[in-house]
Amino acid sequence: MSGFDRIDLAFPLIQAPMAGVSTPVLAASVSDAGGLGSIGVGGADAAGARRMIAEIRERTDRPFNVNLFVHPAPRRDPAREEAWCAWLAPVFATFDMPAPALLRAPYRSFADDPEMLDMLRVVRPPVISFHFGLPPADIVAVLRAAGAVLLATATSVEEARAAEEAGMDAIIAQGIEAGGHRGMFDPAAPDDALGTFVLTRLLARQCRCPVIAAGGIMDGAGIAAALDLGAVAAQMGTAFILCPESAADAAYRAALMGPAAFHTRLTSLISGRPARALVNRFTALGDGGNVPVPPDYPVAYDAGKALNAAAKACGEAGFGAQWAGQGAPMARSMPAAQLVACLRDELAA
Ligand code: FMN
Repeated sequence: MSGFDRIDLAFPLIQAPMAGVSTPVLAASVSDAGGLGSIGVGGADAAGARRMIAEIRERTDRPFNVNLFVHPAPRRDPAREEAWCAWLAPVFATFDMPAPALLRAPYRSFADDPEMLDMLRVVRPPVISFHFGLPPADIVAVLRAAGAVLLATATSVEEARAAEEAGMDAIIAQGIEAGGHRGMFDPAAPDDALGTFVLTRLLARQCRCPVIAAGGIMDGAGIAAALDLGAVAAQMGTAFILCPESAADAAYRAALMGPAAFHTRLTSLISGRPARALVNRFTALGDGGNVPVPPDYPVAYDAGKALNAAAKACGEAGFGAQWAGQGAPMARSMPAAQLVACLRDELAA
């Protein structure tokens, strides 16, 4: 039995962790319906993550997944940060706000968060997944000893091999179609931008451990295709954003249900790392050229969140981080349990 089989999924579906969008209620509903629900705690501290895990456990006895960001600590570069804020200043000015004078990193990498590790060791979530990189061997050993099934995102064969060597139980093959942040370990390295189809097949052929396909999978036909390519499950994010259990706000939902859904872009402007979002006023800032290099992730996100807050206070919703994958026009608005049931029926058809 592979480590992944220990999850004992009734249905080969993982609801993707989506920091700021997935919720304990969403995760519990998906797990209860036979998939694997996930929460993204990349933006939370240990106490916040602990509360979210407790809330899932109040709602379901089924396994669930807790997702962590393992990015390198940002290199602080005052000149670059100042130039970035100066570039954004005219946009802030349209909302009668000054650009931030100083930026901070809004959250820590899991690799630098001993409190989070301590909490996980005690609370023992059944599944833990990593995005943006892999924790060091001593941390992996602690989580293994706590009984967790471990998953990691890879966007290339090299990253998948590193994940396998680090002892992951399964690898999430994230294609370029995917919504949200690309999980690439080094955002400055050349990106082959492999699609889900090729990456899933490559990893299924070249890796020893099970592969989970992610990116652009929106219905039962997509799940069937992923399984045909050799995946053991599909991880779906954008498909769950319109569920009432998600934390997406009204403007995000409206954008995803409207014509914007047909146009997504990879952009580093919002957070400092490439991420796929619905085209909106924020992504359009990149269209004019002459864009300075944003500060390292997640420092740039501090400015991005401040700009969104300033715009929202003036009734402008077009600066939100409206992450979505290329399959966005196929997102459905229905309760998560109903969506899982639909996907099950479609896969069986
Ligand atoms: N992946 C993570 O590992 N952690 C996250 O916190 C995370 N946040 C996301 C937020 C949103 C709104 C979306 C759409 C995706 C996010 N992702 C995150 C990426 C997903 O894990 C997954 O790769 C992606 O949703 C698959 O593509 P799809 O959106 O086309 O289904």
